[in-house]
Amino acid sequence: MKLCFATRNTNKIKEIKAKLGDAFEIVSLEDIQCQEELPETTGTIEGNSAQKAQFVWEHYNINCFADDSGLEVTALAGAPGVDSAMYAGVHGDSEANIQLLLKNLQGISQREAQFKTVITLVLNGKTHQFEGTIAGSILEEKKGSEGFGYDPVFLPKGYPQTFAEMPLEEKNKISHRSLATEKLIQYLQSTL
Ligand code: ITT
Repeated sequence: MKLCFATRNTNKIKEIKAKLGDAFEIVSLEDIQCQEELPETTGTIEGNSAQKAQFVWEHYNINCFADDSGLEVTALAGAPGVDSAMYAGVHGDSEANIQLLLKNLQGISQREAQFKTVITLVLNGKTHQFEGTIAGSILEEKKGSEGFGYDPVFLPKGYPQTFAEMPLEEKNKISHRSLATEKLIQYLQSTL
């Protein structure tokens, strides 16, 4: 079965190809000659994930899935959430995003947070969603240099190291993204 993963992130494509095996041919946005920016205007992680997958299905008529992720901090009413990538204003400026997060949490002792990934699959026009979350807390300063985004300040619950102190293989065993991806893979394999 041919399936488009609605992303331009080549690492994400490689990872899913390795996990899915030969029964599925995974193609990227580039492969289907989709040059336009996918819409992400719903204001929620679930909504944006669905919006991207549905856009590709409607405009390119190919079965596809899309993901969207973010960090939700309880004391900040779920922020940065859907705005995680550009919390401080510039898309992907992790250092600025972390500094703003720490500033907004200054003096606040309730530090609970979760990472969330929602994958939306549109298969023959039907929409399915798969969610992965990991609970943890936000430290008062950065620790570790692995990973990306908010990893240096995210301490997963029950673990002694931040996501940025863990080797990538260890993070990948418990991460929100891996959990959602596992659910997607299980579902896809059940359709064979
Ligand atoms: P694409 O290239 O696929 O668009 P992205 O980084 O823009 O990746 P994601 O939806 O995967 O989009 O994640 C949104 C933001 O949430 C990301 O930029 C980070 O700031 C944060 N985030 C998500 N997963 C994370 C993780 O595992 N560790 C740290 N930060 C994460």
